[in-house]
Amino acid sequence: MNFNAEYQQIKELFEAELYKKIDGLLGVEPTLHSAMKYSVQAGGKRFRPVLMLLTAKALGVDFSSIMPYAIAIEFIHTYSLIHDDLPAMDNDDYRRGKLTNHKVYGEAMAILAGDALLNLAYETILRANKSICDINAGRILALYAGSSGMISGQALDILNENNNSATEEELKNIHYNKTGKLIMASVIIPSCFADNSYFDELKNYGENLGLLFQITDDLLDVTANFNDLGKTLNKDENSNKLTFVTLYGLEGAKTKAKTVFENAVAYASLVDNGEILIELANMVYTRKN
Ligand code: GRG
Repeated sequence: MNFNAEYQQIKELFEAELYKKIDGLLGVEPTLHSAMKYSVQAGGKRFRPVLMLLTAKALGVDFSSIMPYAIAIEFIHTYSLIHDDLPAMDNDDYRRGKLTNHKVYGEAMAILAGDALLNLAYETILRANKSICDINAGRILALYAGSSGMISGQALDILNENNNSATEEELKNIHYNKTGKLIMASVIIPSCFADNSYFDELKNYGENLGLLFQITDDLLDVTANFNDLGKTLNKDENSNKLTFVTLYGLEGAKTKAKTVFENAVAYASLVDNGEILIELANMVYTRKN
């Protein structure tokens, strides 16, 4: 099976479990439930859960141990997008090709839908709790998504708006946390369940893949079209955002993307059966949305 077909197959397997979980919730106020489902079912690449499941496959870890974490990370990612789109943050009208959550349900309900998805993420993994592996994996998820991870990245990003003298180190630190930490968690969590964990190799791979994901995101903001991207274009420039393109220019950002792509490939090559992780890095390097 070629890589694209395998990605699609795992995505479909994952989405069936994701929808089962979100549809099957009991006792949720109907408007809140509808707002939660609206964003979870709006599509998206499902990049983090597929990355997690493909890493599990490379490490010989059973999908049944990993699926609750794959669902949880997509809930966390979706909550972060709902909150990021709010007027107090990025103030976006479109996401995944559809109106943003607050445009449909109002700001208050969008905040609550995000809060509910965040809590649901931890409920999902705690119901499936069992072993010391689960405790380590849950702790990684909380640390990498939380105040010393993605949320600090978002705080730094907001504090650096209109900062025209930011350095490469500052920019990297923002995205190491904001975009990188969930991507790193996606490869580290399966390693918690593996006999040969490849922890350092996977952490370094995830760090470079996260940077690559962000640099390509910045490039797409200026080069893609709305139909491919599903969100407002030139948003970064219009809101005076610090990005890899504003710091290095278009060609400079492309060169940075090549370097971190090659780093990711080098680390994936150290993992037995890591070829699939190389293909995934290549998909991010060449992505159109
Ligand atoms: C609000 C706590 C809080 C955090 C928000 C992730 C994030 C932090 C904000 C999103 C802003 C953004 C556009 C970041 C660039 C990289 C990124 C995470 C893009 C969106 O992820 P994709 O491309 O989206 O995986 P889909 O829709 O495919 O799931």
